[in-house]
Amino acid sequence: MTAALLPLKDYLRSHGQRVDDALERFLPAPPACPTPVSDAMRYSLFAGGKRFRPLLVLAAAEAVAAHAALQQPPDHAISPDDVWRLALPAACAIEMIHTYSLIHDDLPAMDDDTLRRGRPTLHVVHGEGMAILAGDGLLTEAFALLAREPADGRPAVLLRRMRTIFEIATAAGALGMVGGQAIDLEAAEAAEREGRNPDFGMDALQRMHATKTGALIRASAVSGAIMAGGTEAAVEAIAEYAVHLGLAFQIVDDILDVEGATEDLGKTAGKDAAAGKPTYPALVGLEHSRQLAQQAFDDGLRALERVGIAPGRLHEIAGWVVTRKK
Ligand code: GRG
Repeated sequence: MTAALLPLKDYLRSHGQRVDDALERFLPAPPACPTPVSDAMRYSLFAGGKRFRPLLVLAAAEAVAAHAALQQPPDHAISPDDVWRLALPAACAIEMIHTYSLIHDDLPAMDDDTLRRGRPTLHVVHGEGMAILAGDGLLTEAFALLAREPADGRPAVLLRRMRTIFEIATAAGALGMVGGQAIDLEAAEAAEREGRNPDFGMDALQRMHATKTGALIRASAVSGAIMAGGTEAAVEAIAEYAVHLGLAFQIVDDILDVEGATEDLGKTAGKDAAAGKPTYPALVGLEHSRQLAQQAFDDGLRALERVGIAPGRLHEIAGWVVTRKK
């Protein structure tokens, strides 16, 4: 695939476009899908997200395929087209799940936000009921997609699909994102009742983020690695890389909440601080937060080095995560 030679910005644009095209194809549409829920799902899904998680799925799949190619005779190597065919459904499913989580997070019963991805939030435009249904629709459609695509009946591919479904379901559910969101919700309610929760130290903060945002980021990279047929050692190394990447992503998100501008972020800046939420800058200050993000970046790359996965795009993506402005 010539994409390996592209500058990162072009790689992100071309891969992002292919993800968008595939989402168009995979998303249920009228007349089979009722127009109101179809419109609501599309409003949020095509609102201009960064597509970070699907790009991570694809980059991890490419890195693992390149790693495997070094260890196998050339006629056994997986082709770039195969990497796409195998990993694209997981990339799209994860973006659907991520979008559902943002829709539900913005609801009045949770974060009660009115701006997301640079637009009024879904419930503001389509109403709360339809926003709940659009989130539910995206979440369940994601698993329907994972169960049917890639339509490849080979036992090895079926097994990879089952593993991928397990990884993504675990990351999205009560042991992952839902659990993390529950911790966050409790902390916000406690903060409102009695000021900032004094027991919310670094360990609790890390646990909340590892589940709330880290788990789906980890599952993104792991899904790509599994679907591309990575060895156990490669999948484990990719998982370790992604845990560090997820941490860096969250720390930077917290920093941007303090330093970023609402117009750049496409969501309300300064909300966490205003709500007295536990964040990295609140706990350790901005400078130390930046150091922790850099440390996570370095640790992530070391995990890849240990098993000889060429960092390539995964290195660039980690760099993008720690330097991003939105
Ligand atoms: C409702 C079960 C449930 C979970 C919600 C992800 C989440 C849990 C809440 C979002 C709150 C938040 C802003 C967390 C910080 C990290 C994060 C997920 C940022 C948004 O992800 P980006 O920056 O967004 O990848 P885009 O719009 O670019 O896709």
